[in-house]
Amino acid sequence: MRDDKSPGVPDFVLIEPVSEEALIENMRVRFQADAIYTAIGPVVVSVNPYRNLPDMYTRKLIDAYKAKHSFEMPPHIYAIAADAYRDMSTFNRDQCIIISGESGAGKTEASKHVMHYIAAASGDGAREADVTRVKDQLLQSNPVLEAFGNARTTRNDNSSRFGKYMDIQFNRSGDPVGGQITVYLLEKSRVVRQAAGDRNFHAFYQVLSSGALGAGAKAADFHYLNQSGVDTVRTINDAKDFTIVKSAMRILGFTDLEITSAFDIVAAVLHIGNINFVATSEGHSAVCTQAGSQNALNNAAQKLGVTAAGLATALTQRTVATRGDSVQAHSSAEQATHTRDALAKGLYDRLFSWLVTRINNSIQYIPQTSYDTPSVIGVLDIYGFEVFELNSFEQFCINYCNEKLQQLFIALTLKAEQDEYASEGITWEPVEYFNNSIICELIDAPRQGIIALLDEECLRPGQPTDDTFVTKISEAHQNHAHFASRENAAHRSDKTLPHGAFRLRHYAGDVTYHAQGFLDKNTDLLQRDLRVLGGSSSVAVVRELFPDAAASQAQSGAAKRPVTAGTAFKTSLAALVNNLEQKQPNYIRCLKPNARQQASLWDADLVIHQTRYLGLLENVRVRRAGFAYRTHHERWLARYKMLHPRLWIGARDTYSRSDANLPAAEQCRMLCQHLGLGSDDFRIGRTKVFIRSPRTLDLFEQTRARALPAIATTIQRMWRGL
Ligand code: AD9
Ligand code: MG
Repeated sequence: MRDDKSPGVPDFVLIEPVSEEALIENMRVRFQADAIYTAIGPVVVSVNPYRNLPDMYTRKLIDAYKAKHSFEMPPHIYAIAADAYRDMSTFNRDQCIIISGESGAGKTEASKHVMHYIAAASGDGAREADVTRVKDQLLQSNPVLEAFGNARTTRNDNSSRFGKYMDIQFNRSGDPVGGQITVYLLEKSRVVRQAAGDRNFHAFYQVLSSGALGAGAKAADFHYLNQSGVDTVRTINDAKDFTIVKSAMRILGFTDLEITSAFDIVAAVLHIGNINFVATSEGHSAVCTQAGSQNALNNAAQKLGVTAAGLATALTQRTVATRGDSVQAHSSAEQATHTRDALAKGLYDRLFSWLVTRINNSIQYIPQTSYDTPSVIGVLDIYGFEVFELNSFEQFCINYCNEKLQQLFIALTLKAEQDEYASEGITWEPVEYFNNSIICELIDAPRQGIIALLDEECLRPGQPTDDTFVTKISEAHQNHAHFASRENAAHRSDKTLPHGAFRLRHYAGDVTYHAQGFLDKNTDLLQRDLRVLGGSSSVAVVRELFPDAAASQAQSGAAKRPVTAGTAFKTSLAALVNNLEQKQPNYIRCLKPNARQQASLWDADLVIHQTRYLGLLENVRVRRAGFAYRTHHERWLARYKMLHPRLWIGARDTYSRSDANLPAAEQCRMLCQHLGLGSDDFRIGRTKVFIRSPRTLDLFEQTRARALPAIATTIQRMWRGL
């Protein structure tokens, strides 16, 4: 039995009878007693407590989970991490830990607990300073990436605005030797615009708190910080975090110059936002002559290591290539403002990628020989499903990402499990579940998917606009059950749907997307003049952000079209899913108890909603009807045959050649019955043995361990011919 005194039942599989109410009631009772984790077999369900539970994450607990099997211990993230680590070290099988749940549900916190467990529980026998350094660096990557990639939203004070997958690499002895981080689509539009109640990325406020923007500079002074009405957050201490981030960067091997340059770029972005433009008499534009704009221009140029004149020109003019020649075209004041914002977003996004590359250079393990390939545990922590008042291209991508992960969960748990029972000929009451592949296809199908149609519209000659894009997808998906827009006949009279928008029925709920900006964000080009300017900087880090400085715009012409943001995201997600599929999956499913980020507040409707779309009840049903352990007949016999006196040749008095010649399936059945298993505890499939509970497996193992000494003696005697 589990050593668990918490109320309710620790594993939903044990609930009697299984119903949605019982499941939710169990979760509530446990949540209110701070038992925030509950299992569904190997899956851990976590409910965000919204307050610190220090007793939950102690070294003592880590040691306890390390020493025992997860089914002997209360459900915990440590149990998942311990299982993954054990499976990796014992069977040399690469693992992944997939953390899902909506925005604010606790994914990022969970991923950090996983990393802490691994750092504390592994490599303690290793004396090398290297292992300690690697662990330290792996952990220190978190504050850096969070500073630059997280922001306060109305859903979460520390919301991840990028997706992150991190491989932790281990050598043969199970010591961590390195790591590799892959990030997915940073929500860079936030750099220049934030919805009411949101903030920009934390890094901006950290720089502000450091005084690097001038003594007495306030968020209110900067266009990129003063649009949302929020600059300080109760749960965040920007000045303190700034110190933590800088020290983390040092541990990660950043030089002082690199650290200064990185934060100078952050400061430059804020200055850039304060450059305003005026229209000149010819309809061109110039940087506004007011002190505010001029100072901003000079400050930005200085921080970026370029000349103020060069920056002003790159913002107000663009080089247009003509046949064999090039001319300067002048931008209107509106176009110049657009270019300014594109530069700010481009700079920040490139800085973020540079940081990730730089961190990877420090932590990545480079195998010396082909025998030296490390085993890995991958941890996936992405931005959760989210619905705001106004949802744009970024929410579209984030929610699509969540659809893909739900699809993977279905494929790996609900579907794979049932498919196997069918192919093994095991009698089985199928469990119905909603398969969201139809929504994934609506978004990513090769020609008719929304992303493909968006690309097509971006490249179409003529005058494509966000509205013509909506018309196009509305025509293509007229009758799709998960698509609606005022532009398609079925919903023409639906007043809840604005024009220029479309609504998707996601697995986790309906979301209306405003198409404004979709084309622009998808095309996502930084003008060549800006890239050339960056490439000419006197600051090394700035130059490193623009490896494409020399690449001509012509390359982005018809001959070689640059990949759009939508397609790049789709491709990177496909690669991620493919990577996860190769690994042994472990799941943490996070839920939030209320939408107010408050402790002890239980919003039953919100929990029911999440329980439904996460498919928890179906998960319990499949699991209950299912079997925790399975293996091929032959492997089963090879390990346990000696426990049956008629099947094992060493048992001379009772051994029966005719029994030992029975089909493998029959011998497996004899073995299970011999150890007293009831008819419901196991099934013999066409090629595999299925064992319902891990405890049964334990029984076999213990019986085997007890029998081994006697068996060894017998074998020795047999060898000696006695
Ligand atoms: V998003 O999709 O990145 O917007 P997450 O990552 O799911 O979201 P996060 O882990 O950031 O949510 O959790 C949100 C907040 O909930 C944290 O900042 C903590 O204040 C709080 N939280 C989450 N998990 C725990 C926990 N295990 N113990 C205490 C927690 N507080
Ligand atoms: Mg997060």
